[in-house]
Amino acid sequence: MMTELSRRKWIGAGITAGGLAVAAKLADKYGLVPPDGKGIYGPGATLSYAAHRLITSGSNARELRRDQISKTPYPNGKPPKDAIFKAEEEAGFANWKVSVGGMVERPVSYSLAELKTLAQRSQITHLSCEEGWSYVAEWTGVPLGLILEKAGLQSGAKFVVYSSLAIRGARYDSIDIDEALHPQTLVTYGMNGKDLPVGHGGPLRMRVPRQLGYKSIKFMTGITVTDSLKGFGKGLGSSAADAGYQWYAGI
Ligand SMILES: Nc1nc2c(c(=O)[nH]1)N[C@H]1C(S)=C(S)[C@@H](COP(=O)(O)O)O[C@H]1N2
Ligand SMILES: [Mo]
Repeated sequence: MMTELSRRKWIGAGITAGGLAVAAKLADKYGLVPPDGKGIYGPGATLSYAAHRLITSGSNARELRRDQISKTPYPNGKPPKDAIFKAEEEAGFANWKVSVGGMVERPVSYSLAELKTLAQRSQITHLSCEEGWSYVAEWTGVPLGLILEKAGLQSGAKFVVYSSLAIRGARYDSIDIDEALHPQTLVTYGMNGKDLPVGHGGPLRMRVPRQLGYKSIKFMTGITVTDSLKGFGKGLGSSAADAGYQWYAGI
């Protein structure tokens, strides 16, 4: 949501609610056209994405107090029923791996144990679903930025795509490099001081607290750096966007 101040700055930049065409031109100039910026809802999607990136790029999601943690967090949907997932779960996720590839200098694959040796961060944030419900939890994991720094981003890298276990109906999503390097974007293996439960995407999920819940892909197995989202799904860089939601889900 735009604050009064940012709205005024935006207007100061010559853009009013009626100036979507101008906004689209400016966004184009700064390379801030989202992958779904071309369709009928494209000008609106472009305006919100470009406005956030130009005005509130460095801002943080609000971090809450421990006593604000939800007593009964809502697990949305059921864990995968597939045999592969069941086998992983029975093995205590000892074989779970997440690969880091695409436009990086040093492609790598991490087990959970290896991830847990990297510098960790914990933060208490809100997860809000586009369907209206939300909960607060403490999330623990490795900043995605640290993982990308270790892998070495190649020049021209623009997006980070991440996906869940490649089984039936696998979900994927993506964020721009700005969001990927944001310190609150976490490759998360812990929740409320325990291992991340499968109901909430365990053993590993992405947490993007500055965007809506659907960007926080559960059961994550792959991280791919790319300069174009064309080769993924319908080309919108997100299974949610493929289904009609906006690719950029900033809150
Ligand atoms: N793999 C996978 N990731 C997913 C989803 C899903 O169905 N499968 N649902 C998304 C949606 S729409 C939301 S709101 C959040 C819900 O997170 P929760 O289960 O911890 O509440 O996970 C997101 N990540
Ligand atoms: Mo959601």
